[in-house]
Amino acid sequence: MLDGCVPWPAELAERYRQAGFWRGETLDDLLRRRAIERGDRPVASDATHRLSYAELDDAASRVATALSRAGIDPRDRVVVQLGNTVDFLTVFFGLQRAGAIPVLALPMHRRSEITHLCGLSGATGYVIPGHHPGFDYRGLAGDVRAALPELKVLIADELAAPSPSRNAEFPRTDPSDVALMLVSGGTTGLPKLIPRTHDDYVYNLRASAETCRLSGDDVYLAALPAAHNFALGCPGVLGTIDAGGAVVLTDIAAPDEAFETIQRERVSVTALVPPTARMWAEATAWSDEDLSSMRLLQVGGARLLPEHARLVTDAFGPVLQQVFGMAEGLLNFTEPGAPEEIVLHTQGRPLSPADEIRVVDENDDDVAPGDVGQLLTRGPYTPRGYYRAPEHNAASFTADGYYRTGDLVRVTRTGHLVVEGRVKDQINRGGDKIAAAEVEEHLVAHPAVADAAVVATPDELLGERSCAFVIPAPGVTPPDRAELAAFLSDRGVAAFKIPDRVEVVESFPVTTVGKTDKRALAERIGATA
Ligand code: J2J
Repeated sequence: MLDGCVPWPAELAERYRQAGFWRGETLDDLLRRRAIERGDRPVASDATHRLSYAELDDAASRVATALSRAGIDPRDRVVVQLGNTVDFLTVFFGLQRAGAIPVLALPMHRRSEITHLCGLSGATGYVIPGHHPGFDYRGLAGDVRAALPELKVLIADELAAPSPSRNAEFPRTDPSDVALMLVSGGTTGLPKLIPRTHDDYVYNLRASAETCRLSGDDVYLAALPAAHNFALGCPGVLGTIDAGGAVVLTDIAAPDEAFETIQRERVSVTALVPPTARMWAEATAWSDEDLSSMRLLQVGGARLLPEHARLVTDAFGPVLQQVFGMAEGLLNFTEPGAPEEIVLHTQGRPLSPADEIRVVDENDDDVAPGDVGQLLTRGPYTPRGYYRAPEHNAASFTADGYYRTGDLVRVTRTGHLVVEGRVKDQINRGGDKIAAAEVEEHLVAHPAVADAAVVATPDELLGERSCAFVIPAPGVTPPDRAELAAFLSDRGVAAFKIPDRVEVVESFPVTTVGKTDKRALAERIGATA
């Protein structure tokens, strides 16, 4: 495995191979094979483009050739920041063909996050869209290059443009090596990178596709960012391509637009976060589009309340699937057709028979069956460490390789997990994860802020929003929310991380061990941390 990664122990890797979880297949093999089998069948479309399997395969070769000409070598990390367009797939598979490693930034990341991701990954390239309505990615790339002058900025549609020269040939990548890096939701300072191997990710997407019973007849709508694990590989766009189906990509999850797409493209599967699922359910009341092609509506990323799950099944019929997943690996699904008490009230069951889960107390001792505790997990698609993060790994993984999810769960008698809360210092803003510490570090950089603590506040629509408690520096006018929002924005922080609310206080309550008591802070504004 690439330097800076923590491999699975050799005996275990062997066991995963022998059991058939790891198949020795790369993501490039997957596309090549399907392109031979499916040829002219449609694979991907967005508002302006449509590609067949053969065309995607050809575009991947063109992109790989262009990348190599631009000086991108095998195993180079390349930060990709593309929305849900066909270009996302051509660039993703082009990087695979060239043996380079996509680092999947989210479209809403800004200078702070992108500079960090490029630096942390040691990226040689950064791919942005040629033109994008509503945001100037070229301007952002210019700002990032000011900090990292060696970085090659690559324009997606230029990489994929037809070229008269012959496509280069590339050596095959080792399937046990890193195929891509996902961005972690994070709990500390800045986002971490999760290296996912070909073996692990092909298993992840294929097992997900099997659980969801995907076939070549399925049409998957990517309405969440394809750069996010859920829409990428659970089963997402990659699982759909592996199953021989078609993918429709859009950046607009608003129901009127999405419903029109569902009707036009006969969409059968999609994945949503709870606030969007609820919005869609409510919108069916006034929509007259034909949504009868939908057979599976996956909802995950944040807790779906049973009453909202009910809204979804009332609106769409028995198509709801709850998904409790994480970019770090472990995925849980409610089975299609499972009884209502499971679909409405649980977040699903682990995907793989080789997923190991433990539910533990503060001392890492197992709680009694059915009790709530922190979820620990390891398995064939849960990596053993973040990239280049030994210190963080020591805190986030147990000595025997379990990932500490930071989620509080209980396991039902049927083996389904129910998410009851979390112990990690994170805000889940409608599925968008905010590491409190990251925002706090930005806030204390403001000259009028002596200290800051960011907590979650309950929100009817998003589930949670963020509230920053700030202690002003002595003798200054305390900054208000507008001031701090402008300050964070100037520092290049993604908009979803900017606190929704700011409370100025004189001091923070402390716990018995002298740490800021975030629970007590949250209680002050009627929230529970
Ligand atoms: C409660 N909390 C949930 C759920 C995730 C599929 C689905 C989601 C993600 C994802 C993903 C939840 N109920 N149903 O990668 O493939 C919270 C937990 C978890 C964290 C992971 C996928 N589903 N969560 O959300 O890496 O706190 O992945 O640990 O963004 O989201 O966040 P992320």
